[in-house]
Amino acid sequence: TSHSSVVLTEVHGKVGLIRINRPERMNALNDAVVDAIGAALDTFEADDAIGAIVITGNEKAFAAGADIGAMAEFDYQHAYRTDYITRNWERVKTCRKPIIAAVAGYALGGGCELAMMCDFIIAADNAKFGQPEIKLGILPGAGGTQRLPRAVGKAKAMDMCLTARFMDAEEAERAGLVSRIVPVDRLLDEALSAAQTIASYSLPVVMMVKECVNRAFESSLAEGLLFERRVFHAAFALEDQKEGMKAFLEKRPPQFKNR
Ligand code: CO8
Repeated sequence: TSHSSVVLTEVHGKVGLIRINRPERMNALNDAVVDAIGAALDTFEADDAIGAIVITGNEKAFAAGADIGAMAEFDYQHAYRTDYITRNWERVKTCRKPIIAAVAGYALGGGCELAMMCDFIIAADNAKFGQPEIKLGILPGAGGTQRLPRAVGKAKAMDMCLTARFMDAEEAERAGLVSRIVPVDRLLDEALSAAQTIASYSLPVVMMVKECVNRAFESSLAEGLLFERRVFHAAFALEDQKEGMKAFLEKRPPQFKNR
């Protein structure tokens, strides 16, 4: 367990947990938070004992967006030159191990964008998603206008980005933004248990699955299917493929070695 101030990390079995920890600011994101998330991901990715990662906030907020106080006086040259917040932002996307966002309360602006950058979102029943930047005289700057339409379609994405209205957990699940809804007091258990399940499988196969699903968003169907076929064939080079199929035939649980 580490206790850097703005982000806490814990290890639960084979799962690395990252908690955003600025409760007095509704977990608003700034460079320190995003850098600390990046550092935690570096640690978990380098650790062979970790098979999956969960990012969460607290019961009131996953993250209520970028820190408005910090941004208020920015001018263009400062935002551009410092590559504000986004300098470490892509670290979540480049992580090859799966990341689950466990969202309770507000996931707004950069908070919604952070959740959408994760591989999937498990929502508490009190979750609220939104891209309210337009109310501040800015617009989503870390994927909101791009990942939201891919997740929920154009109509709802336009509606949310243009009116700034929030989407509750029910609507988010209906629209495909989140994979499951659980009562808020069960959120962390559910996310950790999903992550533990993933971490019980062969890590190289888990990474291959993540890479293939992500490819669906970056390629034509024909290219994506070809990519999947190549990776599928490659899986037969793994010792874990032999073990997985042998274990099934011998009616016993597999002993994956991540090889
Ligand atoms: N930044 C800074 N402080 C915040 C933020 C924020 N985003 N959100 C909440 N806080 C602070 C409040 O100012 C308040 O501080 P204080 O106690 O000193 O008054 C404290 O947290 C508690 O908040 P509230 O009293 O407002 O709590 P409520 O329950 O009344 O309301 C809300 C909760 C609805 C979440 C409300 O706080 C709110 O609307 N927050 C702002 C949401 C927002 O506009 N988010 C978008 C920010 S812009 C953005 O994210 C751009 C992203 C660009 C890319 C960068 C990637 C990270």
